[in-house]
Amino acid sequence: MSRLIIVSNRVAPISEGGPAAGGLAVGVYDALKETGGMWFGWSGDVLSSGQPHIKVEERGPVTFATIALMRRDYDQYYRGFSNATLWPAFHYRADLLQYDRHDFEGYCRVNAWLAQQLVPLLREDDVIWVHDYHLIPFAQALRAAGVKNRIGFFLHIPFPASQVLLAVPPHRELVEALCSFDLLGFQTAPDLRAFCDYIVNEANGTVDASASGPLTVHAFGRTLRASAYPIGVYPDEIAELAKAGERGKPVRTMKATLHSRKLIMSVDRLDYSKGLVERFRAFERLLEHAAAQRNTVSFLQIAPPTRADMHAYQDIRLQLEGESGRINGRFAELDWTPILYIHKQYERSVLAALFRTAHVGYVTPLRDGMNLVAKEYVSAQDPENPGVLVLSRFAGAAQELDGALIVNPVDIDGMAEALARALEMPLAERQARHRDMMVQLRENNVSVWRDNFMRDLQGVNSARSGAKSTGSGKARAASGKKALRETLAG
Ligand code: ADQ
Repeated sequence: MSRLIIVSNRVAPISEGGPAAGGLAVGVYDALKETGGMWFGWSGDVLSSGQPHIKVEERGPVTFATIALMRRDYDQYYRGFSNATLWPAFHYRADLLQYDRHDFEGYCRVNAWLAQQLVPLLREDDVIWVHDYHLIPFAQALRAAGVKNRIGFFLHIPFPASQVLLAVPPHRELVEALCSFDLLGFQTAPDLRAFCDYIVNEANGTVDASASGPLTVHAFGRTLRASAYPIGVYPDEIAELAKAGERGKPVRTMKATLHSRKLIMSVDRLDYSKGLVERFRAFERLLEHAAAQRNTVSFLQIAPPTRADMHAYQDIRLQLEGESGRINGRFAELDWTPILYIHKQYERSVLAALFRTAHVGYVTPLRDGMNLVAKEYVSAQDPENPGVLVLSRFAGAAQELDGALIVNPVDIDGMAEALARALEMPLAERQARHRDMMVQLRENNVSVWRDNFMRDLQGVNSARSGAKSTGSGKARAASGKKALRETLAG
């Protein structure tokens, strides 16, 4: 069996079950343990002087190879182009997008440098799976170094509509770089369609849906495959964790604080894409319009700060602290604080147990590739007495979880109505919705996600076969438009 090489910006510090072990880390680490292989990426350390060196650690069949970044590389590659340009643009926040040509150069330079660090560690039949927007040029850099292995890429965040992507000045270079991979994976069909739309209408490429399996894309002189692979969770393991934690201290403390009030709960990284301000305001609207709800419901928002050295993240934090203070000041009583806003990371088991306690899972990002919290919340429920998921239509998870109450996260009144409906929903309806969603979550758990991607990556013709596109550009564009129309219709 080929070795699997995982490349991601950060290599998860694997303490299985610990706070960092989300769906991606667990799913990927499982795959590595099965096939044997290596996880390569940034260690999270930033050096002001000296020279970074690869640190290699073996844990059973898995090798962890990590390396620090120099301060300038961190600023340009990570804070700059990845998180001040790509992250806002790919989350449809062109208003927050900042672009600096030097940062883009730094982004490409760091990708090339990381690729050079990896090359000596590679074997001929390794299969390489690269993750996320920090590493779009990674395959191009490996190809330039002569690597001919199969290389796949999975994008964890949305792929934006062409008109939004065009706002990123080097959009063409980015999509051309993506076309150096052999297989591209997106979270949802709309993301895949957005990518195909760019290929056909902006890059004069073609998309062929005639073969079974992933679409075949011809662009920039290369042929590659692309498909949607929605990431999942392990629903039954989460359910067990949640059940086991039911009588634990965190849940007992929470219940004592609630005094038999109902609980609405959200968990997010503190990020402007997560729609937190709108969410707080919709909870306020619920209290405003449904006076009977006051003092009968509390809202717990857990949101540990991330990327705290960036202005946009400092701004959202200040804004939310202002909103929660204002809303609590307006409605709180001596024995009731409407919003509990907590900045801490929690163990997965604690989160799962708290999810089970919550009557409503309130997951309303403005844009989200998937949103695993939505899937974790559903998984953690007691099937006999489940809570209700209120979910943004702009989370990738909304493509699958149609047992949720689907909301538009900018429609404050609509979200307040959905909250009221969720709090009042009869038991039989809650059970039926939960049952349907659990079927979906089990069918598409994180092993299915990983196995489908790996099967398709093993199946592609790698760069070894020197796959090139054929036919005239014009003819290809015409047939590509037709195939794309069919894909869109499907
Ligand atoms: P994120 O933007 O980080 O991930 P999400 O999918 O919700 O968003 O994953 C967050 C993970 O971190 C979840 O497993 C959650 O339980 C955990 N987590 C969040 N807050 C926590 C806290 N306070 N304590 C402990 N754990 C916490 C990106 C994309 C998503 C995509 C994932 C996976 O932005 O759209 O779903 O990758 O592909």
